[in-house]
Amino acid sequence: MTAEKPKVSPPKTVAAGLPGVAHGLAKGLGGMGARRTALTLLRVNQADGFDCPGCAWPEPDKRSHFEFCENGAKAVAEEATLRRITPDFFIRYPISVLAAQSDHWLGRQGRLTSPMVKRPGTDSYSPITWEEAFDLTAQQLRAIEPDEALFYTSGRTSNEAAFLYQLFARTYGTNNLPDCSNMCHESSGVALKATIGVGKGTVSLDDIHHARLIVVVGQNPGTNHPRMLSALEQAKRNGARIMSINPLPEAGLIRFKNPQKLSGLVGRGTALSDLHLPIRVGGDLALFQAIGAHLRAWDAVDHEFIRTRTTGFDTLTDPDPDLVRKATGLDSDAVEMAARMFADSDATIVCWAMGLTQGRDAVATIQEIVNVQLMRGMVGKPGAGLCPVRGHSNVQGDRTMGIWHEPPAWVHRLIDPPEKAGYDTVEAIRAMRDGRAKVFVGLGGNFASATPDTAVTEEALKRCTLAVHISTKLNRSHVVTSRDQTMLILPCLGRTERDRQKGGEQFVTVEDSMSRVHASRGRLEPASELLRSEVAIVCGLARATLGVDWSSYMDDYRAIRAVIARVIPGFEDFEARVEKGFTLPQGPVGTMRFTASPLRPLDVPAGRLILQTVRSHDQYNTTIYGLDDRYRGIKNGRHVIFVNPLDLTELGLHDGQTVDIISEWADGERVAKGFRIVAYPIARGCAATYFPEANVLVPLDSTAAGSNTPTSKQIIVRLEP
Ligand SMILES: Nc1nc2c(c(=O)[nH]1)N[C@H]1C(S)=C(S)[C@@H](COP(=O)(O)OP(=O)(O)OC[C@H]3O[C@@H](n4cnc5c(=O)[nH]c(N)nc54)[C@H](O)[C@@H]3O)O[C@H]1N2
Ligand SMILES: Nc1nc2c(c(=O)[nH]1)N[C@H]1C(S)=C(S)[C@@H](COP(=O)(O)OP(=O)(O)OC[C@H]3O[C@@H](n4cnc5c(=O)[nH]c(N)nc54)[C@H](O)[C@@H]3O)O[C@H]1N2
Ligand SMILES: [Mo]
Repeated sequence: MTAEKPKVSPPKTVAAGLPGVAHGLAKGLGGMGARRTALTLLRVNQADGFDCPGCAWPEPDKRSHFEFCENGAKAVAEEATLRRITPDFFIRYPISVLAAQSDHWLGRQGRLTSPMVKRPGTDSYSPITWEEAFDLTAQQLRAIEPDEALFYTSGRTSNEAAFLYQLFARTYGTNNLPDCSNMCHESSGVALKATIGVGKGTVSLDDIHHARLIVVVGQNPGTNHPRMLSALEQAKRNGARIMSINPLPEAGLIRFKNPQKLSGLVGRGTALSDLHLPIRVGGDLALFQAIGAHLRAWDAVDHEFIRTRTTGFDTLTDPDPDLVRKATGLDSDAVEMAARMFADSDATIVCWAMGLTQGRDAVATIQEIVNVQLMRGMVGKPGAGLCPVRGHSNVQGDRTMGIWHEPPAWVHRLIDPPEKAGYDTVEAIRAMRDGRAKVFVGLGGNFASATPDTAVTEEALKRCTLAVHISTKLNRSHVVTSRDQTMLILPCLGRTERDRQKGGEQFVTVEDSMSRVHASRGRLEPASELLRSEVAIVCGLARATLGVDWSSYMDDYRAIRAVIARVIPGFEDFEARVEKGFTLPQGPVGTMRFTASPLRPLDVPAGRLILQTVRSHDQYNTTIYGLDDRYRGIKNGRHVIFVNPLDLTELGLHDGQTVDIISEWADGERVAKGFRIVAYPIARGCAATYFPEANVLVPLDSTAAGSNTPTSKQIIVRLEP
């Protein structure tokens, strides 16, 4: 890993344009070949094609032929690669050898093609038949108490597979359904449910296009939701103003060149942000409290809306200005200017992502945003609302389908679910660590790398008697193992591939970030004849474990959608409506609530920084496409840490130096070694480095109040040369 030699140049201010398109295509060509690249990319996000596995940003009604972006192209290329991992690969590489490779290397080996097993006492995977793999899993599941099993889901899983998977887990007898959402937008769900009655966003793409003010807080769309920039550009053309709140000056937020337009390929692009607030990490609660205080002082609040639609307005109090300055690092003029923009707009949307959800006060912070929006009457009207921008392309749909550690009310229409709430992700790690969970099943994802406290999590996973990974690509979770453990890799079809069952060619459905449900249809030949669909694998596990016959579901997914239509509210007439797509009922529901929260800025001891972990431009969560982070000026290295030059001087450190990062927590210290310091225009007192390399620094017990989401964006660290 220390073979990396990071090259550093100044960060970019413009996102996408010609370099973006070129990079995306080059990625495709690298692993897919020219014809396959062109044919595949033309199918992304088209009505008769497949849903881009990149992110959950919605598609516009009038689609361009290129309804994808640079990073969507990379996500597709990663799955549609022509490289294959065949059983002889595992003869060449024992697990202990694979475990020494980087995540980047593991991902580059290509698609998994055959079910594989690692038996107790061995150090390598060997082929196994599907039937044997199902029986082996069933045997182990039947040998334990249901609450000793964990059924993890990552948010790429289709509605159909997710629905059957939760039904399988609950019929078997447990609500242990941790998911990637626990580490992602859980805080948003909790905050919104408590205030507007629904744990999802309230806006549509059309609202974005017609807003007067769009606030992008704690989000880096230029890298993680590039198609959102086209929507922001359109809003801007319609007269909207844009405010960005972020400790980093992220490229796409400043200027944007639309790669879907000629002018965007060659011109200077559109300046997007009208106001950028370089906030300190964790300062958003204070900022929105201060904005709310200004709005009340100016009487710029919607009295009628507050009186008829909400409760709790009188419980709000003004924050102490000194605490606001300490928490935000912003001067009072900047805060007042931001409040002025809220006061001047009659249609405001606030968008946010991981910069808000992964901190100690994440839930309270999002509720503070709700407070400001409610004060101005900005929920439930056109061009206005709350917009948590989801990550994984179907993470919202999986929740709608019941992937959750508590049983949704509608499950009772099908079965008597176990009453006891199950484990979320952090609880699942504790349960494995303490010997309370013994079988781990992962429907997608990369549990070992995506979760906090890597050393603790890896030890926890190794204590299971059986780990089953339903995956498209090789990753860290497949090689974290102990000698006595049984491991299974069950290779599945990806989004891009044709899914042929007895009842003919199937499509699946997904729900985007704005609650639109639509079909996704793969067009490529499967990477191997042995692959099964996620639906077929879940049906196989259910038959072997429970003795149920779900072949009608497996043969024709319409049968699954018929059950969904019958039991899940909002899915009436599912089959008839899905061809064109439809929007599920959105919030708000009932009387909305203001929330008063205490302002307690993070306590950062002298000589320490608040470290946040972010995504580079060349990764998809734990999948590392390459070692560059073009917009931030980094080439060929991921072991870098961004620090403000003034902080470096104060700490007696300098750009280019190699340091160890030490995280300090009540239970002791955690170390990540060998990071190159990059002097960077990040807010004072803060630092940033990449996920998942830095997950080793996130203490398992450091979670957000109310949502139990690991605080991956707020780790107190010191740097040692
Ligand atoms: N290409 C690509 N696309 C992706 C992904 C990917 O890895 N690659 N991942 C997908 C997933 S699952 C998700 S959840 C999304 C994630 O999308 P993002 O949330 O954009 O992802 P992060 O890289 O975690 O960026 C967090 C942003 O919040 C800022 N931030 C950090 N702390 C604070 C804070 O305290 N306050 C404020 N105001 N800002 C802060 C950071 O500087 C950074 O710009 O993207 C999805 N799309
Ligand atoms: N420090 C830190 N940690 C974080 C975050 C952070 O910002 N900082 N972000 C958190 C967030 S927002 C999230 S969402 C989680 C992500 O957590 P996960 O969703 O668990 O992780 P991914 O890296 O998205 O999973 C990638 C793997 O999914 C498999 N895969 C890909 N496509 C498919 C498919 O179609 N079907 C199946 N069955 N498998 C597939 C491949 O084998 C691939 O290796 O990480 C969280 N962890
Ligand atoms: Mo996410």
